[in-house]
Amino acid sequence: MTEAESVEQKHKSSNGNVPPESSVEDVFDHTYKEKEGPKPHRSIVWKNVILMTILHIGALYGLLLVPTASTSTLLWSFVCFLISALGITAGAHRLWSHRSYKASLPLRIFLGVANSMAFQNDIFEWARDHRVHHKYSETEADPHNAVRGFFFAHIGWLLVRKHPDVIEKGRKLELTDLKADKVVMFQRKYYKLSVLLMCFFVPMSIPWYLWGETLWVAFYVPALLRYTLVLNATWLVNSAAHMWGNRPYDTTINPRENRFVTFSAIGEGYHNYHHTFPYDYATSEFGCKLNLTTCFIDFMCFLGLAKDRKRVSKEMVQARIQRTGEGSYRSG
Ligand code: ST9
Ligand code: ZN
Ligand code: ZN
Repeated sequence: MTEAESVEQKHKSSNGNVPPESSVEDVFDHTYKEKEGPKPHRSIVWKNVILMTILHIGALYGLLLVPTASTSTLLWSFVCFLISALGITAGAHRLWSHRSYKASLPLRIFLGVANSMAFQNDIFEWARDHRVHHKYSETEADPHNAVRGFFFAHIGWLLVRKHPDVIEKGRKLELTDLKADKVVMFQRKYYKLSVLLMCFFVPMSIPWYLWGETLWVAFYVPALLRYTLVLNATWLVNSAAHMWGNRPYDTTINPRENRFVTFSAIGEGYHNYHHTFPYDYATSEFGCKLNLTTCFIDFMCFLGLAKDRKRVSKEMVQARIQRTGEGSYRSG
């Protein structure tokens, strides 16, 4: 056993210094084997192709309207961007998919509402797909398998029927924690209504009602353009951060550290670290650096609305860098 492996082993076995291990099924499964034989026929969902095309054309038009929007409307669009982004990063991702910290009921309600503003499937579906993504990364059971190319990992996976292995493996996942969460189940039950309200009606009507913005601009900028930007910032984690960047923690996996994605996805681009230690609430070794989501969770803890943040010790990170990081390849 190398020195690095023995540090990790010590952490695993010592009662006094147990690493914060994952309580959900988000750790890579090395035993999965793709089925041999012909691949299933790719079946395009034309309704999604048409809706996504219209959405992106609408967003481009919204971009043209930006110079005509008032400063208050632009500020409001930014606020809506942040709220919906947090509904994904602090909510669907770090809380519900990975259970990397605990949140009180008021915070979970806020994150549930913010999540509907992001309109990226309900929390249950998002977290289920994301756990399958971690457990079967870069295989056919990964919903946005980046081996199938940038386009598929970015948006293409939402335009075709899922590979049967995604559904088969997803059905075997343990999801009782999500089913037991009343906020998750309530949001799932009223998802369509909550999206209409939070993703479109609220972002559009506040600027019109409070400072007299035209409904036209209010629809295209804080609603449509902001929604499309949050979608693409999220999708970049699946595409760009699975393709471009370095791998300081584990060179045996595809996800990478990508600065641009970290910036646009408010802290979610440290993706080599995140796939190596999925249970770390900060998704990064560097705490709040370029990581608004971590600041937000810390602030919620300060207010007493969150607790039990899971973190990986510095020694364990170092041991992993030595054992599987890029450096070990250079020095070896
Ligand atoms: C969107 C999601 O954009 C984005 C998620 C991105 C994740 C990124 C993660 C990165 C890390 C975090 C970083 C965050 C950064 C944020 C930065 C912010 C600034 N297991 O789905 P169906 C079942 S959504 C088990 O129809 P098809 C299912 O329950 C955008 N079961 O599959 C159902 O069962 P039943 C807006 C599963 O027919 C049956 O299978 N939304 C699983 O293949 C059929 O399900 C859209 O565009 C599973 N994993 O259709 C809609 N999956 O029949 C997109 C499915 O019993 N969705 N099942 O009820 C769809 O239209 C369809 O799902 C489809 C596939 C066409 C894609
Ligand atoms: Zn990933
Ligand atoms: Zn994750």
